[in-house]
Amino acid sequence: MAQVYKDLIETILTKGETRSDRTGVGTTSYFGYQMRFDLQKGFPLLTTKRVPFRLIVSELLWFLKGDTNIRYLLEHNNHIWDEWAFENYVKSDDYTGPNMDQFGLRALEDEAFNEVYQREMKKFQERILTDDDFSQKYGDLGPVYGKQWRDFNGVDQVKQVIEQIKENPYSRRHLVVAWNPVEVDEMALPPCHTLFQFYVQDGKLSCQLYQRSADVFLGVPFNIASYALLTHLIARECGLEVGEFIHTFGDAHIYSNHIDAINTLMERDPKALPTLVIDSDQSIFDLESEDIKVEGYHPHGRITAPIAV
Ligand code: UFP
Repeated sequence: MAQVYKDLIETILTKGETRSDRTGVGTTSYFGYQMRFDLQKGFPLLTTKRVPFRLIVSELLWFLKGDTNIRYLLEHNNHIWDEWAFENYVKSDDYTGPNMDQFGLRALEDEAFNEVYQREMKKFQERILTDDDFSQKYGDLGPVYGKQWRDFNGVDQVKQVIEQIKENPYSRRHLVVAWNPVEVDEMALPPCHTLFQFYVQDGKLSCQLYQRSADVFLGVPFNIASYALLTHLIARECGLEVGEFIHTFGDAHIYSNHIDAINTLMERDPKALPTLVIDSDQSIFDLESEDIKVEGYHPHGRITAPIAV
């Protein structure tokens, strides 16, 4: 698995083009690529750096509940969506604190600003957790994944796809789409994982994802684990074994400020993959974070890198 990921990085670094991007950071990017993971051979959680699996679990359960408010994530000590909600708040008339324009980039470049930003962010997080009205207004990210998965113009796509897989496993129409053109402008971040399809063969469920835009160092290890977990959860719901996870990319990119981190990772040797344990009889929509664990995960250490907002 770690080798498949290294091959992706190698391809981008050798065949990719330098491009400017929305965030102002700059990337090396390669368009159109595919990776395959046999889920029978272990759970594809990257071993060449530590990936915080608990964040992947709580985010996926949050999507599956149809929730789009970061309060649930904060209650699970998960901060991966904070910046997107914070951005809506600081752009609003209700925000009266210090100027937060371009806070992501400035926090990286200016230590004094970073301290102010961290303080404002902490206040924001506390209010989301404690103030219902504030949380309703500024904790909500708009109609992002959870909304589209469970209520795409009234269609519960996840429920529907589970029923279809059970009733007509060989159908070629097992799709879930997150990219809703009518609502995309209202979303804090237009979906990166835009569409996925399931496929049943020999009692095994495979899943293919089309990811339009991929931050290969920070985003992709999360995205692989998240969809591998989703495949396990849907398979379990349908009484199937797991097959493959196939990850197809549009713009796969490495940010210019991730190159040192990437070099550190590329020097490391892969370790054995962990296994997934789901310790509950609950249905996919009622699982709790504590029910889902990986065993035998002994990765190399964490490598931090700045996120481009
Ligand atoms: N990104 C990912 N995976 C995700 C996610 C975001 O790689 O699950 F939510 C990255 C891709 C890109 C940025 O670097 O976030 C989104 O920016 P844009 O909308 O301009 O593609």
